[in-house]
Amino acid sequence: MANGHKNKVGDLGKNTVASEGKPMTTDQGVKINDDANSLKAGERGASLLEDFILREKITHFDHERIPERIVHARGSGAHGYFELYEDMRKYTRARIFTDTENRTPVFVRFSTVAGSKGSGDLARDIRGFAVKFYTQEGVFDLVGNNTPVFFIQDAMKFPDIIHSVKPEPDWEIPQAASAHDTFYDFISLATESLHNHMWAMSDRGIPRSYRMMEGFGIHTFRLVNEQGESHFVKFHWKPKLGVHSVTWDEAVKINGADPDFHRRDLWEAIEAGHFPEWELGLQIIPAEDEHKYEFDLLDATKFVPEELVPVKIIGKMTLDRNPDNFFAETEQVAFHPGHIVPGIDFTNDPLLQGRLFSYTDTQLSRLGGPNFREIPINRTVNEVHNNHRDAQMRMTINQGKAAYFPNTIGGGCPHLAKMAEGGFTSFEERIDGKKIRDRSASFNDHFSQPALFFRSLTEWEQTHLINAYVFELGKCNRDAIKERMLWLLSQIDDRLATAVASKLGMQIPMDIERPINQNIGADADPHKHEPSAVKHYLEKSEALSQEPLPTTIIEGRKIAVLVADGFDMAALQKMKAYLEELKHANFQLIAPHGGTIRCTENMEHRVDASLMTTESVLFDALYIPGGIQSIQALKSEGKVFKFIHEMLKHCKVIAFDGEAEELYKLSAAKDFVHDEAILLNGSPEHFAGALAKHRNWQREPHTLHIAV
Ligand code: HDD
Repeated sequence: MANGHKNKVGDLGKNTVASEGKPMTTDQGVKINDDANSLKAGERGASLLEDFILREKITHFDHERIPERIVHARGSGAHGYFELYEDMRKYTRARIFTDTENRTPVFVRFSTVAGSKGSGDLARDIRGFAVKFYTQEGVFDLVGNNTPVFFIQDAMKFPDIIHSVKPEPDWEIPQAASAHDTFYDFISLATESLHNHMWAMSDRGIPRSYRMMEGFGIHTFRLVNEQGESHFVKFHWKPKLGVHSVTWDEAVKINGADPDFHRRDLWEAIEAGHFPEWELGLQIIPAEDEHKYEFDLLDATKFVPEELVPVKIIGKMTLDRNPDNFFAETEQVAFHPGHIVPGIDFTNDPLLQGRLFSYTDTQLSRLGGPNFREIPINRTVNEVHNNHRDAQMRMTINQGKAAYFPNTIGGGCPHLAKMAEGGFTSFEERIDGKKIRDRSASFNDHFSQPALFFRSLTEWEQTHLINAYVFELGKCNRDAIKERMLWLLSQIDDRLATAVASKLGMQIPMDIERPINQNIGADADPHKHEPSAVKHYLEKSEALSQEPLPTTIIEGRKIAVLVADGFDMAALQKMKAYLEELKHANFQLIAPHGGTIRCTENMEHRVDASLMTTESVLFDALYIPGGIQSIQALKSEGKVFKFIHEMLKHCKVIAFDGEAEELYKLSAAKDFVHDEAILLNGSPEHFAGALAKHRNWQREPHTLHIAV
């Protein structure tokens, strides 16, 4: 397989600098012999203006920050590559989808949407999933999210929804949360947003890991082949590790215990060689089927159920290298849905059309001008030749006199490329219509797909979603807004609305009036969007639930091992031999004190974290080996029971071995006799099987009485 992905590594190498063994210099290359004292007039004298070393150091520091992204400010990135399984030339001429011999380098950035750069990873939010492919034909960016739909149908409303969800402008509260009046005021008036909002309220809004999220291109794009024929396409990323989430109780606690939880998880997995993988799937829709469905393919608030158009898996992405420098790579990377290559094209989705403007525009203020394309992480691996010149921070030194086209002075170069030579040609779509400022009636149904989504969830997922609404609406202050939301939920699913209303202690109103005396536009009238005419074209769509598919992969899962001096080494070794060495899960020794602890074999073992410095929510499972002395010591630690009870409540795997049975009996674990994720002297294989299922959600309704 051609190692195309080494191209980008080599390209970045032109700019990477390692300072090991090198003398310190100024930016001008002058060696420095004192970096701690400014130049002064006398020992206690004032600093001198001539001190170019001081001035340079402080000036550079003063300007280190750039504006954070207006959305998706908090993120984490990684390098990797994409491999194609199957030649797709029937549909597209893009080489990335026709050349199975080539590995295409990628850079991926995952993010939350609403919070600032320094906010916590476990905010209840949509996650960004942006992939930059450095193809031989130019950069192709797939700038998606972890949900298959978006909040709004037209880019015109993007600033409104973002202003409504961001911290309220007077007191800049709340950070990275949607639990406030301005957001619910907006979405209850812009009912198109209810669908994506429901995904955000589901477990998808609090993923266990970036490695365990799906990604979606959301919009319908086009694939165009050599013959100029077009098919519609939706892009899907399917994680090999399955789709998993944490509970809300965990999310809140993780944000306190380790706000970098997702960032750390991705970084550590890659460092340990547990490279996350996603398969790329396409839903391909023939051009003649454009009007076949009950929804409009151009409406980004709708997905195409996999039952109607199956997802064809065509390749795999692997992330195998952490960035060298967060700022240079993850912060300066600039994605753009308008970065496409020949063989891929846009549709008239009005959300996509608006995005095509926004992304370059925002980089002009974020990265300081139009030359951001020359920043190493953004530059393409093929050659760039055009007549763009100058502007801030120009790196390229263009030779010659002719910076215009056509020309003879430059020999007519750079010259044009015909389509057959790889030149980009837009798909020749026939357009025939009036210029109007309106939305198509085919975008009007705002209620059928949220209802389908809710119906497709398992009971435990529905419970989580209901609780999410109770939490978020419970934090709103204005009753009129909450009532509007309750009425809208009742148009989606009665059971959902009734459950939320009862926990809020409110009634669902019979109907809601369009706010009168205010000219807020016909689109804000929910009645326009046919709530009572919910279409039922599918009872359930299986792919919408995250109920884990059977998998045996537990790579990178974190297992807390509670031990004190005198723990049973043989028992731990047996578990580790299977789970860590064979299955690549990760064990961490947690003890009442830091430093080292002794086992039954009288050996010293390094403690990974003391009970004081860690929390159960940072782990996927708990293992307590026996050892009389160890169990006696653990029995007197209140935090040990907090660990066990939280693990119980969060439906995780817990295994007690040998004398640890005493802790089982002293804890609420003893009440869960038939629970298959609670093991007494269980086998490592049983442990791994339960861990691969992620959680035993059947346990959850029986844990309500456990207070932690
Ligand atoms: Fe956007 C960033 C995803 C609609 C305007 N968007 C941004 C990022 C992701 C998305 C993942 C972060 C990229 C990175 O990691 O740097 N955005 C989406 C998706 C959308 C969407 C999936 C709908 C399907 N976005 C959207 C609209 C607009 C924008 C309608 C404006 C009209 N988005 C931006 C932006 C950002 C951005 C302001 C902020 C930082 C950046 O672009 O580089 O231009």
